Amino acid sequence: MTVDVGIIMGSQSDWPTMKEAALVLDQLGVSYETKIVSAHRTPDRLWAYGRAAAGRVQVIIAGAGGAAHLPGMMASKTRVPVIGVPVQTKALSGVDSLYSIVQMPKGYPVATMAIGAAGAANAGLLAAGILALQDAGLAARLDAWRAALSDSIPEEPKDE
Ligand code: RP5
Repeated sequence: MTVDVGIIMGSQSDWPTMKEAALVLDQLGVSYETKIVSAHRTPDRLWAYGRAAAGRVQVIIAGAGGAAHLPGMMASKTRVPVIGVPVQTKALSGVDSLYSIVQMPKGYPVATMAIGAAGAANAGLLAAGILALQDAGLAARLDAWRAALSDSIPEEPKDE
């Protein structure tokens, strides 16, 4: 099956975070799939996904927590752009995830987002922005999404 975006994550426990990327893609009408692909628990699945990715998905969003090797290993296996989402952990608040994802060696980039839900939502938006380079309809929907967010911000604060 061919889809625009592959959303992959290391564990079922990452889904509440990674769902934020899926929600954004739903709002923008971007097709995607969601898969659990663990660098440590299912390495063969990771390899198979990376081997087949080019031509099947255009962008990969990969989220993982702790020793978060999934985004980097996926970037090693495919030239498809990988956007990494550091999932917030209980032990170290996701700083471990961030450091595991962000410091890639030259040659195998991962576009690393912020820790947690905001990072996952931004991963969806970044994927949409990449796809919009070749899709005028999506570009218009993304512009409208951004304008609506701007319009929702009040000019003055008020007591809650
Ligand atoms: C990582 O370990 C996953 O990405 C997840 O964030 C973390 C914990 O996984 P579980 O023990 O909750 O399955 O591989």
